[in-house]
Amino acid sequence: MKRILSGIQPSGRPHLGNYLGAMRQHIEMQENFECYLFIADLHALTTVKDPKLMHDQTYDLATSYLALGLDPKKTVFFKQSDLSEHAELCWILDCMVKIPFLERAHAWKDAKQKGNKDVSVGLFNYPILQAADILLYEPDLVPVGQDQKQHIEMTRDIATTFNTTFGETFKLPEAYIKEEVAVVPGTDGQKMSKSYGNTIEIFAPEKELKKQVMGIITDSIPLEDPKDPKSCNVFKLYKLIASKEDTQELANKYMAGGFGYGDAKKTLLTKILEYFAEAREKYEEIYQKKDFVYGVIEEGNKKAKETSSKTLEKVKKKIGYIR
Ligand code: AQP
Repeated sequence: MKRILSGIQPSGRPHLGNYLGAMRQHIEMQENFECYLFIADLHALTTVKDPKLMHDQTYDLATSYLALGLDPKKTVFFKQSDLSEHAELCWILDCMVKIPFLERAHAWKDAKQKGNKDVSVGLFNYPILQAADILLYEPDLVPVGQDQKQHIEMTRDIATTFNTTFGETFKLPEAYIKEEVAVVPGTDGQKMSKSYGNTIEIFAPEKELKKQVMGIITDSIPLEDPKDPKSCNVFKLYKLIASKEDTQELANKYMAGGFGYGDAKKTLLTKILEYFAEAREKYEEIYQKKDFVYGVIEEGNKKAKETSSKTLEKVKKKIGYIR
Protein backbone atom coordinates (compact mmCIF):
# COMPACT_ATOMS: atom_id res chain seq x y z
CA MET A 1 0.00 0.00 0.00
CA LYS A 2 1.36 3.45 -0.91
CA ARG A 3 1.91 5.93 1.90
CA ILE A 4 0.85 9.58 2.09
CA LEU A 5 1.82 12.28 4.54
CA SER A 6 0.57 15.81 4.98
CA GLY A 7 0.36 18.51 7.61
CA ILE A 8 -1.69 21.57 8.36
CA GLN A 9 -0.91 24.50 10.62
CA PRO A 10 -3.09 25.37 13.61
CA SER A 11 -2.76 29.02 12.60
CA GLY A 12 -6.50 29.75 12.40
CA ARG A 13 -9.80 28.03 11.70
CA PRO A 14 -9.66 25.75 8.65
CA HIS A 15 -11.09 27.44 5.56
CA LEU A 16 -12.55 26.31 2.24
CA GLY A 17 -9.08 26.56 0.63
CA ASN A 18 -7.55 24.23 3.22
CA TYR A 19 -10.47 21.85 2.92
CA LEU A 20 -10.80 21.65 -0.86
CA GLY A 21 -7.07 21.96 -1.56
CA ALA A 22 -5.88 19.47 1.02
CA MET A 23 -8.14 18.17 3.82
CA ARG A 24 -10.75 16.58 1.55
CA GLN A 25 -8.02 14.60 -0.26
CA HIS A 26 -6.52 13.51 3.09
CA ILE A 27 -9.85 12.08 4.18
CA GLU A 28 -10.67 10.44 0.84
CA MET A 29 -7.20 8.90 0.57
CA GLN A 30 -7.35 7.17 3.94
CA GLU A 31 -9.44 4.45 2.24
CA ASN A 32 -6.66 3.42 -0.18
CA PHE A 33 -3.40 4.65 1.31
CA GLU A 34 -1.42 4.30 4.49
CA CYS A 35 -1.94 7.78 5.92
CA TYR A 36 0.12 10.02 8.19
CA LEU A 37 -1.33 13.40 8.99
CA PHE A 38 -0.01 15.92 11.46
CA ILE A 39 -0.87 19.19 13.12
CA ALA A 40 2.04 21.43 12.13
CA ASP A 41 2.33 23.41 15.35
CA LEU A 42 6.11 23.90 15.06
CA HIS A 43 5.45 25.74 11.79
CA ALA A 44 2.59 27.70 13.37
CA LEU A 45 5.01 29.23 15.87
CA THR A 46 6.30 31.41 13.03
CA THR A 47 3.02 33.36 13.30
CA VAL A 48 1.17 32.32 16.48
CA LYS A 49 2.87 33.78 19.56
CA ASP A 50 -0.07 33.51 21.97
CA PRO A 51 -0.07 30.27 24.04
CA LYS A 52 -3.85 30.18 24.51
CA LEU A 53 -4.40 30.67 20.80
CA MET A 54 -1.84 27.98 19.98
CA HIS A 55 -3.60 25.56 22.31
CA ASP A 56 -7.15 26.42 21.21
CA GLN A 57 -6.39 26.39 17.49
CA THR A 58 -4.63 23.04 17.81
CA TYR A 59 -7.65 21.55 19.57
CA ASP A 60 -9.96 23.16 17.02
CA LEU A 61 -8.00 21.69 14.10
CA ALA A 62 -7.99 18.20 15.63
CA THR A 63 -11.75 18.44 16.21
CA SER A 64 -12.28 19.74 12.67
CA TYR A 65 -10.46 16.79 11.08
CA LEU A 66 -12.37 14.28 13.19
CA ALA A 67 -15.67 15.98 12.35
CA LEU A 68 -14.81 15.92 8.63
CA GLY A 69 -14.29 12.16 8.71
CA LEU A 70 -10.71 11.47 9.74
CA ASP A 71 -10.71 7.92 11.05
CA PRO A 72 -7.97 7.42 13.67
CA LYS A 73 -7.99 3.68 12.92
CA LYS A 74 -7.01 4.39 9.32
CA THR A 75 -4.88 7.53 9.70
CA VAL A 76 -1.95 8.12 12.03
CA PHE A 77 -2.96 11.55 13.30
CA PHE A 78 -0.29 13.26 15.40
CA LYS A 79 1.07 16.55 16.69
CA GLN A 80 4.42 17.68 15.32
CA SER A 81 5.78 19.31 18.49
CA ASP A 82 5.27 16.07 20.45
CA LEU A 83 7.86 14.30 18.29
CA SER A 84 11.37 15.60 18.86
CA GLU A 85 12.53 13.77 15.71
CA HIS A 86 11.20 16.64 13.55
CA ALA A 87 13.42 19.28 15.14
CA GLU A 88 16.39 16.88 15.31
CA LEU A 89 16.26 15.97 11.64
CA CYS A 90 15.65 19.63 10.80
CA TRP A 91 19.03 20.54 12.32
CA ILE A 92 20.79 17.77 10.44
CA LEU A 93 19.23 18.96 7.17
CA ASP A 94 20.07 22.59 8.06
CA CYS A 95 23.69 21.54 7.72
CA MET A 96 23.06 20.20 4.19
CA VAL A 97 21.50 23.36 2.77
CA LYS A 98 23.13 26.55 1.49
CA ILE A 99 21.54 29.95 2.18
CA PRO A 100 20.92 30.92 -1.52
CA PHE A 101 18.85 27.74 -1.90
CA LEU A 102 16.47 28.91 0.84
CA GLU A 103 16.36 32.44 -0.57
CA ARG A 104 14.51 30.99 -3.57
CA ALA A 105 11.48 29.99 -1.47
CA HIS A 106 8.28 31.88 -2.38
CA ALA A 107 7.24 32.52 1.24
CA TRP A 108 10.58 34.16 1.98
CA LYS A 109 10.62 36.14 -1.29
CA ASP A 110 7.05 37.38 -0.65
CA ALA A 111 7.92 38.50 2.87
CA LYS A 112 11.00 40.34 1.60
CA GLN A 113 9.13 41.92 -1.29
CA LYS A 114 6.44 43.20 1.10
CA GLY A 115 9.24 44.86 3.07
CA ASN A 116 8.45 42.74 6.13
CA LYS A 117 11.45 43.29 8.41
CA ASP A 118 9.93 41.13 11.10
CA VAL A 119 10.64 37.81 9.36
CA SER A 120 12.01 35.20 11.77
CA VAL A 121 14.77 32.69 11.12
CA GLY A 122 11.99 30.12 11.59
CA LEU A 123 10.11 31.39 8.55
CA PHE A 124 13.33 31.44 6.50
CA ASN A 125 14.03 27.88 7.63
CA TYR A 126 10.46 26.67 7.03
CA PRO A 127 11.24 24.56 3.91
CA ILE A 128 13.91 22.61 5.82
CA LEU A 129 11.60 21.77 8.71
CA GLN A 130 9.05 20.77 6.13
CA ALA A 131 11.60 18.52 4.43
CA ALA A 132 12.29 16.87 7.81
CA ASP A 133 8.53 16.43 8.43
CA ILE A 134 8.14 14.62 5.14
CA LEU A 135 11.33 12.58 4.93
CA LEU A 136 10.91 11.08 8.42
CA TYR A 137 7.85 9.14 7.21
CA GLU A 138 9.09 8.10 3.74
CA PRO A 139 5.80 8.84 1.96
CA ASP A 140 5.16 8.19 -1.73
CA LEU A 141 2.83 11.17 -2.07
CA VAL A 142 2.27 14.47 -0.29
CA PRO A 143 -1.26 15.78 -0.98
CA VAL A 144 -1.19 19.60 -0.86
CA GLY A 145 -2.40 22.77 -2.58
CA GLN A 146 -0.39 24.47 -5.33
CA ASP A 147 1.27 26.87 -2.83
CA GLN A 148 3.22 23.95 -1.39
CA LYS A 149 4.54 22.59 -4.71
CA GLN A 150 7.85 24.42 -4.44
CA HIS A 151 8.39 23.16 -0.88
CA ILE A 152 7.96 19.54 -1.98
CA GLU A 153 10.47 20.13 -4.78
CA MET A 154 12.87 21.61 -2.22
CA THR A 155 12.34 18.52 -0.04
CA ARG A 156 13.41 16.33 -2.96
CA ASP A 157 16.49 18.49 -3.53
CA ILE A 158 17.46 18.37 0.15
CA ALA A 159 16.98 14.59 0.25
CA THR A 160 19.11 14.22 -2.86
CA THR A 161 21.92 16.31 -1.31
CA PHE A 162 21.88 14.10 1.80
CA ASN A 163 21.76 10.89 -0.27
CA THR A 164 24.68 12.08 -2.40
CA THR A 165 26.74 12.98 0.67
CA PHE A 166 26.01 9.98 2.89
CA GLY A 167 24.64 7.31 0.53
CA GLU A 168 21.08 6.31 -0.33
CA THR A 169 18.92 7.12 2.73
CA PHE A 170 15.78 9.04 1.88
CA LYS A 171 12.98 8.15 -0.50
CA LEU A 172 12.01 11.06 -2.78
CA PRO A 173 8.33 12.01 -2.37
CA GLU A 174 5.99 13.40 -5.03
CA ALA A 175 3.51 16.24 -4.55
CA TYR A 176 -0.10 15.22 -5.16
CA ILE A 177 -2.05 18.27 -6.32
CA LYS A 178 -5.61 18.18 -7.66
CA GLU A 179 -5.70 20.64 -10.51
CA GLU A 180 -9.27 21.92 -10.10
CA VAL A 181 -8.68 22.85 -6.44
CA ALA A 182 -4.96 23.70 -6.61
CA VAL A 183 -5.65 27.37 -5.79
CA VAL A 184 -9.04 28.03 -4.18
CA PRO A 185 -9.87 31.76 -4.44
CA GLY A 186 -10.66 33.81 -1.36
CA THR A 187 -13.39 36.42 -0.88
CA ASP A 188 -11.21 39.00 -2.67
CA GLY A 189 -10.25 36.72 -5.57
CA GLN A 190 -6.66 36.17 -4.40
CA LYS A 191 -5.64 32.73 -3.09
CA MET A 192 -7.74 32.01 0.01
CA SER A 193 -5.29 32.40 2.87
CA LYS A 194 -5.49 33.01 6.62
CA SER A 195 -2.87 35.70 6.33
CA TYR A 196 -4.83 37.62 3.65
CA GLY A 197 -7.99 37.76 5.80
CA ASN A 198 -10.07 36.54 2.84
CA THR A 199 -11.21 33.19 4.17
CA ILE A 200 -14.51 31.35 4.46
CA GLU A 201 -14.19 29.21 7.58
CA ILE A 202 -16.06 25.96 7.38
CA PHE A 203 -16.81 25.70 11.11
CA ALA A 204 -17.51 29.38 11.79
CA PRO A 205 -20.80 30.14 13.55
CA GLU A 206 -23.55 30.67 10.96
CA LYS A 207 -23.69 34.43 11.46
CA GLU A 208 -19.95 34.80 10.88
CA LEU A 209 -20.04 32.45 7.91
CA LYS A 210 -22.81 34.55 6.38
CA LYS A 211 -20.73 37.70 6.84
CA GLN A 212 -17.76 36.08 5.12
CA VAL A 213 -19.84 34.85 2.16
CA MET A 214 -21.75 38.14 1.79
CA GLY A 215 -18.36 39.91 1.80
CA ILE A 216 -17.17 38.21 -1.41
CA ILE A 217 -16.06 40.87 -3.85
CA THR A 218 -18.01 41.01 -7.13
CA ASP A 219 -18.22 43.50 -10.00
CA SER A 220 -20.95 46.13 -10.28
CA ILE A 221 -23.06 44.75 -13.15
CA PRO A 222 -26.70 45.64 -12.32
CA LEU A 223 -29.09 42.96 -11.08
CA GLU A 224 -31.18 42.85 -14.26
CA ASP A 225 -28.21 42.35 -16.65
CA PRO A 226 -26.83 38.95 -17.73
CA LYS A 227 -23.54 38.03 -16.01
CA ASP A 228 -20.55 35.83 -16.81
CA PRO A 229 -20.42 33.06 -14.17
CA LYS A 230 -16.82 32.12 -14.99
CA SER A 231 -15.45 35.49 -13.90
CA CYS A 232 -17.35 35.59 -10.59
CA ASN A 233 -15.74 34.55 -7.29
CA VAL A 234 -19.08 33.41 -5.89
CA PHE A 235 -19.64 31.05 -8.79
CA LYS A 236 -16.03 29.79 -8.71
CA LEU A 237 -16.52 28.66 -5.09
CA TYR A 238 -20.01 27.28 -5.69
CA LYS A 239 -18.71 25.12 -8.53
CA LEU A 240 -16.20 23.44 -6.21
CA ILE A 241 -18.81 22.05 -3.82
CA ALA A 242 -22.00 21.76 -5.89
CA SER A 243 -23.13 18.95 -8.20
CA LYS A 244 -22.82 19.41 -11.98
CA GLU A 245 -26.60 19.93 -12.26
CA ASP A 246 -26.72 22.58 -9.52
CA THR A 247 -23.68 24.31 -11.03
CA GLN A 248 -25.34 24.42 -14.46
CA GLU A 249 -28.56 25.72 -12.92
CA LEU A 250 -26.70 28.57 -11.23
CA ALA A 251 -24.77 29.35 -14.44
CA ASN A 252 -28.09 29.61 -16.31
CA LYS A 253 -29.42 32.09 -13.74
CA TYR A 254 -26.29 34.25 -14.12
CA MET A 255 -26.57 34.27 -17.91
CA ALA A 256 -30.33 34.93 -17.99
CA GLY A 257 -30.08 38.21 -16.03
CA GLY A 258 -32.47 39.34 -13.30
CA PHE A 259 -30.33 37.47 -10.79
CA GLY A 260 -28.11 39.62 -8.55
CA TYR A 261 -24.84 38.86 -6.80
CA GLY A 262 -26.68 39.02 -3.47
CA ASP A 263 -28.89 36.13 -4.66
CA ALA A 264 -25.81 34.22 -5.81
CA LYS A 265 -24.14 34.69 -2.40
CA LYS A 266 -27.25 33.41 -0.61
CA THR A 267 -27.26 30.36 -2.90
CA LEU A 268 -23.57 29.74 -2.06
CA LEU A 269 -24.18 30.14 1.68
CA THR A 270 -27.04 27.63 1.55
CA LYS A 271 -24.82 25.18 -0.34
CA ILE A 272 -21.93 25.55 2.14
CA LEU A 273 -24.27 24.96 5.08
CA GLU A 274 -25.77 21.95 3.29
CA TYR A 275 -22.39 20.52 2.26
CA PHE A 276 -20.94 20.80 5.77
CA ALA A 277 -24.16 20.17 7.74
CA GLU A 278 -23.13 16.76 9.05
CA ALA A 279 -19.55 17.84 9.80
CA ARG A 280 -20.71 21.01 11.59
CA GLU A 281 -23.03 18.96 13.77
CA LYS A 282 -20.30 16.43 14.55
CA TYR A 283 -17.87 19.24 15.33
CA GLU A 284 -20.11 20.48 18.16
CA GLU A 285 -20.37 16.94 19.53
CA ILE A 286 -16.68 16.05 19.30
CA TYR A 287 -15.55 19.42 20.66
CA GLN A 288 -17.00 18.47 24.07
CA LYS A 289 -15.11 15.13 24.16
CA LYS A 290 -11.71 16.34 25.26
CA ASP A 291 -10.49 12.91 26.45
CA PHE A 292 -11.35 11.41 23.10
CA VAL A 293 -9.63 14.12 21.06
CA TYR A 294 -6.45 14.11 23.18
CA GLY A 295 -6.54 10.29 23.22
CA VAL A 296 -6.54 10.17 19.41
CA ILE A 297 -3.48 12.44 19.27
CA GLU A 298 -1.65 10.51 21.97
CA GLU A 299 -2.22 7.24 20.12
CA GLY A 300 -1.19 8.86 16.82
CA ASN A 301 1.98 10.25 18.42
CA LYS A 302 3.01 6.74 19.53
CA LYS A 303 2.52 5.25 16.06
CA ALA A 304 4.24 8.20 14.36
CA LYS A 305 7.21 7.87 16.71
CA GLU A 306 7.71 4.22 15.74
CA THR A 307 8.24 5.32 12.13
CA SER A 308 10.10 8.60 12.65
CA SER A 309 12.53 7.21 15.23
CA LYS A 310 13.53 4.40 12.84
CA THR A 311 14.27 6.90 10.05
CA LEU A 312 16.24 9.13 12.40
CA GLU A 313 18.29 6.19 13.62
CA LYS A 314 19.11 5.30 10.01
CA VAL A 315 20.19 8.91 9.40
CA LYS A 316 22.35 9.01 12.54
CA LYS A 317 24.10 5.82 11.48
CA LYS A 318 24.84 7.30 8.07
CA ILE A 319 26.31 10.43 9.62
CA GLY A 320 28.43 8.49 12.11
CA TYR A 321 26.63 9.58 15.28
CA ILE A 322 25.80 5.98 16.20
CA ARG A 323 27.09 2.62 15.04
N1 AQP B 1 -6.40 28.71 -1.19
C1 AQP B 1 -5.95 27.47 -1.18
N2 AQP B 1 -6.21 26.65 -2.22
C2 AQP B 1 -5.76 25.36 -2.21
N3 AQP B 1 -5.07 24.81 -1.18
C3 AQP B 1 -4.80 25.60 -0.12
N4 AQP B 1 -4.14 25.38 1.04
C4 AQP B 1 -4.12 26.51 1.78
N5 AQP B 1 -4.78 27.49 1.11
C5 AQP B 1 -5.21 26.97 -0.07
C6 AQP B 1 -3.56 24.09 1.41
O1 AQP B 1 -3.98 23.79 2.74
C7 AQP B 1 -2.97 22.99 3.34
C8 AQP B 1 -2.69 23.46 4.73
O2 AQP B 1 -2.18 24.75 4.73
P1 AQP B 1 -1.45 25.31 6.01
O3 AQP B 1 -2.31 25.25 7.18
O4 AQP B 1 -0.13 24.70 6.12
O5 AQP B 1 -1.33 26.78 5.77
P2 AQP B 1 -1.16 27.58 4.55
O6 AQP B 1 -0.86 26.96 3.27
O7 AQP B 1 -0.12 28.47 5.00
O8 AQP B 1 -2.65 28.10 4.55
P3 AQP B 1 -2.99 29.57 4.52
O9 AQP B 1 -4.38 29.82 4.89
O10 AQP B 1 -2.55 30.08 3.21
O11 AQP B 1 -2.14 30.11 5.73
P4 AQP B 1 -1.14 31.30 5.77
O12 AQP B 1 -1.95 32.51 5.55
O13 AQP B 1 -0.60 31.20 7.17
O14 AQP B 1 -0.14 31.07 4.70
C9 AQP B 1 -1.74 23.02 2.44
O15 AQP B 1 -1.65 21.80 1.74
C10 AQP B 1 -2.05 24.15 1.49
O16 AQP B 1 -1.48 23.93 0.22
